[in-house]
Amino acid sequence: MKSRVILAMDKPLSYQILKEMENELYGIKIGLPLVLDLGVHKTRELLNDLNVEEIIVDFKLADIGFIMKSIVEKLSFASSFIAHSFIGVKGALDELKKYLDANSKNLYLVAVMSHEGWSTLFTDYIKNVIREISPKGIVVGGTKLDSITEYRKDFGKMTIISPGMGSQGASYGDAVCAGADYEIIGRSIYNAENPFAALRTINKIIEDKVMNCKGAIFREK
Ligand code: O7E
Repeated sequence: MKSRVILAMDKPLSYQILKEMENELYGIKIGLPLVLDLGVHKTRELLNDLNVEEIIVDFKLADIGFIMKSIVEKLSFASSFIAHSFIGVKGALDELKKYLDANSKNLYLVAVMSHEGWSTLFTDYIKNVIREISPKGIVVGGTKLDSITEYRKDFGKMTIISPGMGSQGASYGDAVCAGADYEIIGRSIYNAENPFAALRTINKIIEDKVMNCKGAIFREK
């Protein structure tokens, strides 16, 4: 496995830097701030020939099926899309999932967010939606290690991606040790003086920690 890091690109990085980083990344997640800065055309140009496993669009889609499909259609250069699960199945996520499947694209659903105010009141409902839709993966905040372990137990081999590492206080490697597959990291990389060096250091910290995850649910892929 070349890396367990997904770069959260919420700010433009140069093509040269991205090219330098491509072999040290699992994927790149592009956020609204980036696309609002560059526009769709330039974003596509910047990412088009990068050798990473997934380009994930993170607009946290939360609308009726028709609108979500129209958004996805305009971003066909990406391999994967993130939607909120709270919007429910019929007329929304069922239509989006069908469309993504038909176009060989992946869906990730938000399960647990990383910020303090995220409520667990709807956990059962969210888990039911995830079961019904059966996405490629789910997002569980890396700041909530018990939730990662809980969702790993409940959802077996479903991919878990975890934001909140570094800038939001979670320690690199802890999410993977708790059961996540990949850690989503933004500011600690793109705001670093040398983003490539920062990424390499983070990769090393994660790999070292994973080697010593005693009793963790972590599974080798
Ligand atoms: O804190 P940073 O700079 O490392 O960036 C974190 C990224 O993860 C940023 O793009 C933000 O939108 C995203 N994120 C969270 O921080 N918390 C969440 O609960 C969920 C996400 C997220 O990526 O959701 C979809 C995967």
